[in-house]
Amino acid sequence: MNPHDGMYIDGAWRPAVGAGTIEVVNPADEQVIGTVPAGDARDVDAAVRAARTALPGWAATPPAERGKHIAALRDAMAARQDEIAATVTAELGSPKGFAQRVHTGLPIAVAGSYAELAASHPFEERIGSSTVLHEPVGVVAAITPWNYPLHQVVSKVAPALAAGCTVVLKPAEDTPLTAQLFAECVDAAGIPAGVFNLVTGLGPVAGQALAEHPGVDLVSFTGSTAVGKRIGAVAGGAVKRVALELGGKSANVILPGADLAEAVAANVADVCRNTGQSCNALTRTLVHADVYEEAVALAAAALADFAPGDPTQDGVRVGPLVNAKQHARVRGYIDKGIEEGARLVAGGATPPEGHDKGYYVTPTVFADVTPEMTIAQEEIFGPVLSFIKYEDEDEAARIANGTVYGLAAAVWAADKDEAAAFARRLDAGQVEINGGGFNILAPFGGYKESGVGRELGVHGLGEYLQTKSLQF
Ligand code: TXE
Repeated sequence: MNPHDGMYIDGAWRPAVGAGTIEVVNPADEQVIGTVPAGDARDVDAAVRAARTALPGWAATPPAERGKHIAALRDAMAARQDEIAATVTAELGSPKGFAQRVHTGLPIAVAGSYAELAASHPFEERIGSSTVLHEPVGVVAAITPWNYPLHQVVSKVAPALAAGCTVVLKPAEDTPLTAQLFAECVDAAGIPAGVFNLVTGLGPVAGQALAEHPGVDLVSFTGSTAVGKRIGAVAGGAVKRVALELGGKSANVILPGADLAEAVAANVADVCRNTGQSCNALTRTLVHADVYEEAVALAAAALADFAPGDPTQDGVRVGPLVNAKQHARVRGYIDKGIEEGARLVAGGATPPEGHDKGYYVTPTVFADVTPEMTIAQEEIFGPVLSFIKYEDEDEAARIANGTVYGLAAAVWAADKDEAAAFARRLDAGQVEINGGGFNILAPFGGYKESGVGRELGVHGLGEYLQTKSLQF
């Protein structure tokens, strides 16, 4: 399962200068499934140089032509979708249906959207007597996490290429094999040498060298808030552009009059999605005191459909967590919830039966959670749902907004207008109204410590552009 033991730099796979390797582990059985090179600052430097050299040619390529290359990249990914999905299952532990539908289906669609946007976007506009040009920012450092191994990559690389930027990607240590397959697709799509480069390696070594490299014009990072703050400080100090997509503690607010059964069922499915490893997971459920116990009971019952299992088997909806560190972290938060006085309604920190090997955790529901508890404030990144009671809408809004994060939220009400009116009171970058789905053209990103900038659609494209006005 190891396509390459080198880096994809300047249109070819070449041996790493850095001597170390990273083992890739299947979280379902803890077996090593491959190794990739751990690049260091010298590998990063070679990749940035290749991206700089390729920049003038790619920036001057007509946008419609760039769009054709991105369409070819989409087609290359689509042709190998099954293989990529199997790789995501092997290195992340994603259930195979989800790997097909979301982990690969979504980024293929996102690449398609940027193929079209590149061709249709007005890169030049008139404002009064001026012509305003929207030009590529330059060389982009893309540093991505493991939770959506292909989607996080495509959400940065596709808009960057559409804008006319060149890219160096440093993917997460846990999921580099998917990134290697992506690089193969770039190659198969005939995208010119140096426009996209891949350096695998450790965050504090290769990631940091990339974020600090003077040849990089923009750092686009998705990951933890702690590392994001550090990258923001480095980029700010060097007056580089930065885009940060960080953690979340998103609230699901169920207003009186909403369809309780539908709202709770959707919430349980959401928090189990990707085994709870989604930055926009709705991990805090806010319910009116009058229907609180009913909602908690509905959630506990709904969990029966989300027993963890082998992600390669049909019908399994929850796989293992990605690695031992996340496993210890999620179980630690469950213990913390109990210690701080929350009521454990379902699940718990003991591994599910029949899973002595693998980083499995049982989806868990807590009731009697108060807004200041650790499990109501910090991102757990596992399938753990906390029910919080409110007495009136002002209190619900205060609790929903009462964390350092502001990535996403959901509101359920008797009708969409009422839910949308409440959504305007929330500090969150995107709010689902009565179960509204994911729109790949709508901006995605956070308020407050959830980040800076937006991904997807035309707003995502804008992150990779800078403006020049010609005054006549
Ligand atoms: O993230 P890291 P981790 C959150 C989630 C999770 C926690 C820790 O709460 O439990 O973060 O996950 C690279 N300079 N999210 O440890 O370390 C690293 O190699 C430059 C939320 O996996 O932030 C990887 O490529 N780069 C989230 C990427 O940063 C560095 C997704 C993310 O790793 C670096 C993932 C450094 N000094 C975790 N240190 C989301 N927003 O979706 C690490 N990296």
